[in-house]
Amino acid sequence: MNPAVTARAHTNIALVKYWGKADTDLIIPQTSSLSLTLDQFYTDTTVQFDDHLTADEIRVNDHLLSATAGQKVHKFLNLVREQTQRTSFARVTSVNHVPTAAGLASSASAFAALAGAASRAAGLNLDRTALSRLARRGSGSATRSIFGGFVEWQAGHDDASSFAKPLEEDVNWPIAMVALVLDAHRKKISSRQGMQTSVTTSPYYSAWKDVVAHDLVAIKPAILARDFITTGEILEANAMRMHALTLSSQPPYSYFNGDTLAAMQTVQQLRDTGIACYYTLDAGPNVKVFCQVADLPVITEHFAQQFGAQNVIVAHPGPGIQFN
Ligand code: 2P0
Repeated sequence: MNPAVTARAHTNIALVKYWGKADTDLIIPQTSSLSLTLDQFYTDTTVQFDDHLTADEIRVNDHLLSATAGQKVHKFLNLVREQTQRTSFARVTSVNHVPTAAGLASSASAFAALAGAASRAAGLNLDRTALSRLARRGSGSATRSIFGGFVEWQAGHDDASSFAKPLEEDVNWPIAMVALVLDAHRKKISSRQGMQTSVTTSPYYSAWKDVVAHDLVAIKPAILARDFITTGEILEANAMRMHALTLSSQPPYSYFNGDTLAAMQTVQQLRDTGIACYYTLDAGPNVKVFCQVADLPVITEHFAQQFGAQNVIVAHPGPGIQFN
């Protein structure tokens, strides 16, 4: 009997964003990126290969996926089967621990956990660099979720050279990321589709590559020096410049809604009153606010009044992949 293996991986929020692929099949990005792994949002995935199965059996949050819905996972398992000359199908059980109203990215934690559980269940004992490369084949942001704390995904130029490595795994810095759940619905334009449209149609795409190169050079020493303001200024500007690619694509699109703009305004107002905090957001309307732990009571109170306490979730730096 093949063993069942369980892995837990946490999601991450990019401070310097990944937005565009150089190779859409291998998921090689156009640029490097840098993220913070978060403790509050994670996926637990168990994988077992079973010779008696006639197809992969994939359950997410207790729901059996159809062949179509499970296609990405099935394709990912094929990669693992290729690496091990294994032919049997697998039973996959995945639970996303993303607080109540979802709306927060789970592909990063999902494919990182799947990479860990599937590779070990197939008998591979990959180191974390190899796991990061494997997770990348499922979803770009999953490349970074193998590691905890501040993580850089080095773009590389092929399958062997494109993987993440930690800048600082155990983050001994009292910072937090406040996630505001402003809309829990699935986004209309997937990241995969959106970033490809930006690469091929935004006239600002080459400028974006320069922005990322500059921001990565600037943010790493700021993080290591615990320079909160410089770190915050870079991550906020980087997020807005990424979103400028959506507005400047053809056809143009945006992930913002009215509440997104209202939350950004609140962050600005808080700063005007002397509370340092900065916003970032991904391919959806939900704003995340980077702040210092000492300011959490004031900041969370403000947002709880504006959007409801149940829509304000405080996250801290989280760990890398774990096995049971
Ligand atoms: C990031 N995002 O760096 C960026 C910023 C969203 C905005 O990575 O096509 O789900 O699977 O590689 O990783 C979301 O895109 O896209 C993402 P694929 P992914 O976190």
